[in-house]
Amino acid sequence: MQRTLALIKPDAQAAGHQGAIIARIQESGLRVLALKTLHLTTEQAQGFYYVHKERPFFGDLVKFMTEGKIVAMVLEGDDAIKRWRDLMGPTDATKAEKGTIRGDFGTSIERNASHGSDAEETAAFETAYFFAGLELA
Ligand code: FUP
Repeated sequence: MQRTLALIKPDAQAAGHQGAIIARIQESGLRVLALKTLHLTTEQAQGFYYVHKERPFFGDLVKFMTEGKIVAMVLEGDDAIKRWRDLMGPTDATKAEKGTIRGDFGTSIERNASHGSDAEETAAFETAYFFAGLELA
């Protein structure tokens, strides 16, 4: 059993795609262990993406992630990290196949509708960034 962090980003949230995205998660057999809607501050978004702080796209990414509400979820299941990333498709939504979340609901490499942890270590950091232990009991 593995846990991963899933985000519905401001573009998909504003466009009303949250229901469709959560349905895909549940139809895939992954369990939504916890879910909340929130609006990140600049500092909170910078902290979440700190590994990218030296990258040229960092400022634009933080601006995008704070432009509106997001949905944060902890997903649970066998091989949950890879299964959620497969459902999302590749980072660049313009290269993501139709049928993937980024392919269907994203529009660019930045505005790509969703986020998923990429490894067990990042999943542990990212789930704890958004959810307290008590919310996952
Ligand atoms: P991913 O793991 O698929 O979310 O992708 P990365 O960790 O490589 O990138 C994190 C986020 O930075 C992406 F979701 C979108 C953004 N990004 C850009 O805006 N431009 C880039 O060139 C690369 C990533």
